[in-house]
Amino acid sequence: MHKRVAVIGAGPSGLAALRAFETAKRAGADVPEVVCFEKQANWGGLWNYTWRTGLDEFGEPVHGSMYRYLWSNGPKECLEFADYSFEQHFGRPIPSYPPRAVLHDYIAGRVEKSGVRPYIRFCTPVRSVEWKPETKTFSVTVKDLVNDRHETSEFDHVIVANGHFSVPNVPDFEGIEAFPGRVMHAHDFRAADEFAGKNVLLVGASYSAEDIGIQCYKYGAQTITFSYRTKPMGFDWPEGFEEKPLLQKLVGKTAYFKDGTSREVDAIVLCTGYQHCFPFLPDDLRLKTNNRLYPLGLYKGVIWQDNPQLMYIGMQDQYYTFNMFDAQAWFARDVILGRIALPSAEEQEADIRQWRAREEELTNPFEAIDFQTDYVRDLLSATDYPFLDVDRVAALFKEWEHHKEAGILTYRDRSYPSTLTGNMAPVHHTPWIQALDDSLATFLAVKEAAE
Ligand code: FAD
Ligand code: NA7
Repeated sequence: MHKRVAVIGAGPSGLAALRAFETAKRAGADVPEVVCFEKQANWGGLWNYTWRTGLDEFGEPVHGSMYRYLWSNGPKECLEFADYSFEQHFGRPIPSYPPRAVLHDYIAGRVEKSGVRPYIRFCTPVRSVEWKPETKTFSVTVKDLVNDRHETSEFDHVIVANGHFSVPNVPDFEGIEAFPGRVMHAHDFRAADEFAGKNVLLVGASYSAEDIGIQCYKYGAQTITFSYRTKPMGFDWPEGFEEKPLLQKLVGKTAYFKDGTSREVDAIVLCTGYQHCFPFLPDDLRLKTNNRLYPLGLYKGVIWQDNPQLMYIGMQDQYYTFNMFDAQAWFARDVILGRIALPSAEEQEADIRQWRAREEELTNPFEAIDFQTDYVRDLLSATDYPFLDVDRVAALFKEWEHHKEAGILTYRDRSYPSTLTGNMAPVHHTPWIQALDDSLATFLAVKEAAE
């Protein structure tokens, strides 16, 4: 096969694409040449921690939004790759909520074993993708950062997998410019230690606010105040936490909220979400969406409706992550290999509208979990991706929601069975709130050694 495929990004989504093609190749299929362009020096996407904020050593925007002491915010059993279990990687069952370094090791282990690293051009951001109607190919221009030069080459397909939790959404608030303390977006948050002893205000009411808030508390912040726009998170917060309606203005260190109350704060973290950002794509190829379960414009959430040679992986809001990216990657691969025939434009549109209409009716997280479960199930039914028991994964997600409600500081102490092996995860040697060392070695140590 003389086709060429460009994959943009070597995070979990881009790596899923590489793994999908390699699996087909090893099974004897004739696969296209795949080139993955990654702007960072290593793979793993957000899971590849960087201390940097702002611009990197090449003057490129820093991709990383993860921070030190980040532990998985959902059970690992919900994201387990169906073709590579945690037990296969670590040689034994491990606890359900691993810290970042452990998950990075797991992601990297699978692709290391499949030998796809040579397909990746590191330190090579994609600068532009241009459709050539006369040849029905894309001209992809990249910058080789190390050698400081641009290169352009032709591809039959482009798979966009650059993530959407990297470019911050940063609203303005009256008086914030004169606030006499630290102000940052969650994208630039790196370590909770700096907030020890401080009164911290977090604007936002989703995963980042929740997790950065409890991180700061864990590492010694004095008080945590959340400010919500639509509705509070509503957990049974311990003493020292408070949820307030939307921040209206700041006067000196005093934050004023929509209900007329106010509070003195020392630092502000804007946990106000991220923007889907594709500066390398022209308007007619560019996905424009907010963070939602079913963005428009993508057939099966993957294939660009107006040009099926362009595909996107991982652009949805995420309950499912790694195994959903796999399901999408296998689908994209099989469209490229001609194993899946796309229906007519009208049928694609009707399919998208049906999913979108259902998404718009969702009223709570449990329905949202069922929605994404059915979406993943639909994709899986189209390919030979190994069996994934999505009903069991959905049941685990629902248990996780209940466990968070039962204890926002203790849910990470819970254990769940692997849907692949059936083995129950062991309880971690140290309760999460006391586990200040998040290194891989300490996490994997057995109890006596850890003590
Ligand atoms: P990313 O991981 O963002 O990877 C995209 C890659 O594309 C990066 O390597 C980037 O450098 C590269 N790239 C970007 N632009 C270009 C370009 N122009 N050219 C070339 N390369 C480019 N998920 C979970 O399952 N569990 C969690 O606990 C969890 N915690 C999270 C915590 C935080 C703070 C955030 C922000 C996200 C978290 N997530 C979590 C969700 C996360 O989105 C996924 O786990 C996963 O990293 C998404 O993979 P991705 O490949 O789509 O995107
Ligand atoms: P999310 O989940 O997209 O949430 C963004 C939050 O920011 C959400 O609560 C929004 O409120 C809030 N927001 C957005 N704009 C504003 C303004 N202008 N004012 C106040 N509040 C605002 O992003 P997260 O960063 O929490 O999570 C992203 C990923 O990181 C996730 O997958 C995790 O695993 C980690 P709304 O509810 O819309 O009113």
